[in-house]
Amino acid sequence: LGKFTWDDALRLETQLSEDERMLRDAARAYAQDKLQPRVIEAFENETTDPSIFREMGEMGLLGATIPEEYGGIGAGYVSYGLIAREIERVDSGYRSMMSVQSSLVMYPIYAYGSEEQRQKYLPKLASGEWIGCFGLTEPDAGSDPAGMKTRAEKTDGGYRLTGSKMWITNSPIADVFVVWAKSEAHGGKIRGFVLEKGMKGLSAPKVGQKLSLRASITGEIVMDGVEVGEDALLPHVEGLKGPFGCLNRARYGIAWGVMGSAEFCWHAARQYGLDRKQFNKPLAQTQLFQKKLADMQTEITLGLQAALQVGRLMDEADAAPEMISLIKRNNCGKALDIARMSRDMHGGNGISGEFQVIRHMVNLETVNTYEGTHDVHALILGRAQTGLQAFF
Ligand code: TGC
Ligand code: FAD
Repeated sequence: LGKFTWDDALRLETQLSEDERMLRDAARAYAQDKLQPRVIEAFENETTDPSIFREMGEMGLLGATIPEEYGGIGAGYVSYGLIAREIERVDSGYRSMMSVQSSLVMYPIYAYGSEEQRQKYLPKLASGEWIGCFGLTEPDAGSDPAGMKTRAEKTDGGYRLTGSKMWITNSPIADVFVVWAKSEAHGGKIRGFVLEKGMKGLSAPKVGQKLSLRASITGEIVMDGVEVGEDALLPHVEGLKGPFGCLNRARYGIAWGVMGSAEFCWHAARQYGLDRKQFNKPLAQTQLFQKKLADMQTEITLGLQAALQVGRLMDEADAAPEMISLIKRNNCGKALDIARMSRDMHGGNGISGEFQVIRHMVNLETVNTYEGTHDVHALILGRAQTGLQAFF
């Protein structure tokens, strides 16, 4: 009979290659040694430490799937997912910083950019010397990005961008801004532009009062007639498939990442139940407690297995966007349920920052919403199985 390992029930470990395990171990060591010791204070004080980008860059954790000639490490998508899981085991905000830089800034410059844009931006983004952000969402266009108002007007030798983006991860500390705008010179189609800090008319005020994802800074991008040259346009993509091509990768990484966050909450609940006695026995010796642990174990095991399958298909360039919607939606929803359950199982201690599960819980509220809300991904899956779109 086979051996059962409680925290790796279906043996994910044996399904990984040696290289994947090594990169995962390096990411785990970095996350536990360097990120974990500062996260409680960073979350409490709402501070984002830009040196984290430099540290991640040194470890090869930024743009890991980008080829070496542009500063990446040419890793596969399963490796990228494993990195996201280890970082989010510490905090969803830190994973956000990593995944925006990797999937939403480096990927579009790599996939849609000119050779000059690749050479100029990718190595500095990979090392963390430059920080990037991705502007799609606007105050009046969230789930429906086709409703964006940001416009690019043609000028002599370039474009003038006007509009504002809202809820943008990293924007107040960003050096490089990938923004999406309707371009009049391209028949009103959505095009991507790469802007740089310090351009006249460009500002990125911080969004305050955030009670979730407090270790990751969020801001607006205000473009008040920002003039750029022709070389700021991403030449190789047009339409919403540009931003969605990036979102496919980021959403996939989130499906792995939130499982890391859920694993933290599950392991914490298990240990708490073993350590704490009520009614003269450990909480973990009660049926209700064990049932909750079994539910957590089941959902995390299945969620990881599903993410691995999609990762393998991505590495073969054979994953469909609907598969990514399925795992982003399911894994975020399940991780949020698990974090709430773990919070409850910690009793009063569950609301304390020291025990950390409530931090994961409030972070996961954001992760369940960004990159397509839980319900928007349900509508994508509903459309795929009925052929009927129910968005409007
Ligand atoms: P629809 O008609 O479905 O599609 C328009 C065009 O886009 C193409 N497309 C895709 N291409 C590649 N991958 C995908 N996943 C794609 N989905 C759609 C599609 O083929 C079509 O192309 P074409 O050539 O025919 O024009 O568009 P719609 O307007 O009906 O869209 C509906 C909907 C709801 C599915 C979509 O708009 C949506 O997904 N909304 C959610 C918005 C979203 O995810 N925003 C994320 C903002 S970024 C962010 O949150 C970063 S947080 C990061 C962090 O901090 O970690
Ligand atoms: P809305 O679209 O207004 O949705 C509100 C509610 O209505 C949701 O429950 C939604 O599911 C529901 N709903 C919407 N449409 C329908 C429908 N047709 N049928 C049924 N229900 C519907 N964006 C970026 O571009 N870049 C970033 O870096 C970025 N980072 C973020 C960081 C944080 C901390 C947060 C909170 C958000 C970030 N976002 C970013 C924005 C994020 O992607 C949006 O918040 C998200 O897409 C939802 O849009 P919205 O907030 O406008 O909500």
